[in-house]
Amino acid sequence: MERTFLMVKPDGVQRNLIGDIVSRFENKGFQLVGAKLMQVTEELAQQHYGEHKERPFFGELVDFITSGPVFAMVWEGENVISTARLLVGATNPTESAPGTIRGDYAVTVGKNIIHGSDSPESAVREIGLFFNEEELVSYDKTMSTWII
Ligand code: DAT
Ligand code: MG
Repeated sequence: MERTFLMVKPDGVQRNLIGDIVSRFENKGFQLVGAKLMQVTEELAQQHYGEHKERPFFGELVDFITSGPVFAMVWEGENVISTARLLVGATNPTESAPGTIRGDYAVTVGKNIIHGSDSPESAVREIGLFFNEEELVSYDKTMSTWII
C-alpha cells in the first residue's frame, strides 16, 4: 500500500489546525500509520528542502520550518501521494482552491500550513528522514473494506 509524508508546518500548529487536518485525511479514507509533534533541526530542514537550496527563498524556508514545532505524519492508502496533494492544494495559496487545506487556511506561499510529498521517490526519502521504521505501525481496519 502506498505511503506519503505529510507535515503540519509551524503556522498550522500555532493556528490549532492539527485536528482539522488529521480529520480531513481520516474522513477521506486514508489511514494514519505514524505521527509525532517535533522540532525540526536546521540540519533536517536543509535535508528535507535540499531540492530548493539554490532558490532565493531557501533561507526563509529553513528559518520558517524550524521556527516552532511541526506535526509530522505518515499516511497510507491507494494513490495517497497524489490524492493528498489534491487535498493540500496548490503551493501558492492565491491559486489553491477553496475546499483544499491551503485554499481554506493560507494567504501567502511562505506560510502555507502543510507539506505533502510530491512523488513516490520524495515520499520514501521524506518518510526516511523523519521516521524510524519502528515508529510506523501497519494495521488492518475493518472499515477499509468499505473504501477500497
Ligand atoms: P510544495 O510545498 O507545494 O511541494 P515546493 O516544493 O515548490 O511546494 O516548495 C516548498 C515550499 O517552499 C513551499 O511549500 C513554500 C515555499 N516556497 C515555494 N515557492 C516559493 C516562493 N516563490 N517564495 C517563497 N516561498 C516559496
Ligand atoms: Mg514540494
